[in-house]
Amino acid sequence: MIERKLTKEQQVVVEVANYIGRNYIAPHAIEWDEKEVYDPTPIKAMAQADLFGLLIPKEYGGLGFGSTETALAMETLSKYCPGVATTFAAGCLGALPLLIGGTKAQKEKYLPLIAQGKALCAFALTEPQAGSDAAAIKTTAKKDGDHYILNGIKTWITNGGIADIYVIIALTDPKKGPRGASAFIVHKNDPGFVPGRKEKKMGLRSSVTSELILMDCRIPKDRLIGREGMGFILAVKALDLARPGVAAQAIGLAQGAMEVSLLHAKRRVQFGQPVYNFQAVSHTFAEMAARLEAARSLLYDVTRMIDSKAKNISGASAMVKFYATDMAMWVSERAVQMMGGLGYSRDSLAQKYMRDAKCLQIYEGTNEIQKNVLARELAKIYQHEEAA
Ligand code: COS
Repeated sequence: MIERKLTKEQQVVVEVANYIGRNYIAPHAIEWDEKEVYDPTPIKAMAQADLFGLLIPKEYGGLGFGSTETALAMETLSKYCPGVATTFAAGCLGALPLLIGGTKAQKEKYLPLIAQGKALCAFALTEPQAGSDAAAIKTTAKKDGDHYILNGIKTWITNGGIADIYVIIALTDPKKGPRGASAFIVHKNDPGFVPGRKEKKMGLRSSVTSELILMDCRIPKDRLIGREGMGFILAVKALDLARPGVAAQAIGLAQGAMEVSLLHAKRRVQFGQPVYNFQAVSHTFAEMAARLEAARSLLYDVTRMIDSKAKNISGASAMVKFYATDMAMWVSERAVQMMGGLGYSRDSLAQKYMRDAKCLQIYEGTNEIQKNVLARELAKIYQHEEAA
């Protein structure tokens, strides 16, 4: 509705994601959700279409695009199924610590595989006692000659058990708290590494979320990303870059929810006319469209800021994450209401969007944490203004 100019390449990204969505996702979205199954078919299609290469620099076999193109792909895929898009998004998040802090040798080894979709990634920070309080992690990594030995449990890990490469945040110096955390690459077949219990989720049910168990998991020392002590910073920097992707998912989700319920409202006849003719209904759609486009404009301002290498993106990234995901929760709940009983039926996409939206307000940092991050940035800015 709001016209936004896309480059030729960006148009291709959207067309490809729409093609995959229409042909590989839409026909199965309800079934995968109902049966709670992960089907790799659309992920393979994304790999073939080079979508996993969007963020990877050309020198490592990727397309060398940025945050904007990645968000366009996530937004478009999410319209068809936010769960499938989550598998893709978590794969991108898992690649970020390597992109930000990996050594040349690590980048040469892993990034081409990631770009070709031959190695799906996962990012493992959360633990049973460390969710919002990410600095409270307990997983340890002890140096042992040319190896590190990892011990601990990670929870709520998207792509847990289906990913090939895991970025694990663990304490190399537990006394130092977050400054003693380091990031490691663990392969799915490493000894002492096993996926644990699969979470039974309310939404995003076509994506896998599981525990990861590390029991004396021995890995070569060159799997340390960057230096010891950099793990927490790498994790928060990766999250800063990834959170606009959650906003993109929210926007695609809200677009899908609005479309499905609006088409219904125009078809559904009550009291002798389409229910869309009643202002209580049509005004709801006007409100949905306005909130959706406002969030979309904010998102692509933030991704442009990231692509132009802005120094501090934490506040902007947190802002768009909570704004867009709260919008998606509101839009998808209204979409169910606009469809009445048909929206509430598990045969309808509307209720699925609503259940999926709830998770977006929680994962990659709850919206309450996002407000902490933004409020902290605001306090810094206004302290500076006062001083001036
Ligand atoms: N970029 C760079 N550095 C950052 C940073 C960022 N975005 N956020 C924090 N840091 C630095 C701080 O500057 C501080 O460094 P020093 O020790 O040198 O002072 C260090 O990291 C610790 O930061 P802080 O004291 O703010 O840590 P908190 O324990 O308060 O945690 C965060 C703050 C933002 C990490 C936490 O609130 C958070 O994001 N929680 C959610 C975690 C999450 O998203 N989990 C989902 C996992 S993936 S699904």
